[in-house]
Amino acid sequence: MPECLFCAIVAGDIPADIVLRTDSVVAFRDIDPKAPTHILVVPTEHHSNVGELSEQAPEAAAAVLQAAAEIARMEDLAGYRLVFNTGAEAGQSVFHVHGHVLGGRSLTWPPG
Ligand code: DGP
Repeated sequence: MPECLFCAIVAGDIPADIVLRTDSVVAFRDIDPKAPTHILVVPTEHHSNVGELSEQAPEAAAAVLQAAAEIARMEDLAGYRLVFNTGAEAGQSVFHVHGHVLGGRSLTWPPG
């Protein structure tokens, strides 16, 4: 099994509630949802954070953004927030880049 948690989910070694899968991205429901819709979108290839993804694999970065928009349509969201926590100080706890698609309730600003 891969050492990276999200690589293991992509490989199917750890179960997840997968809502979308393509050659370049996998999206699954967050185990600890912070909104009625809380879905994580990850590239199938391992990159640590969104900065590295955009530099090393810009096509995969675009695929993550496109998947987020598709998920918003699938979930019938009137609006959504796409969050990439980047670095431990910003709250990143899994170092395989993932976009949080959050929606289904009114979201306040600024986030904490
Ligand atoms: P972050 O803190 O930005 O790195 O977000 C990591 C997210 O991953 C967090 O919201 C909880 C979620 N998560 C952690 N472990 C699992 C898991 O095993 N399965 C699923 N579906 N989500 C997980």
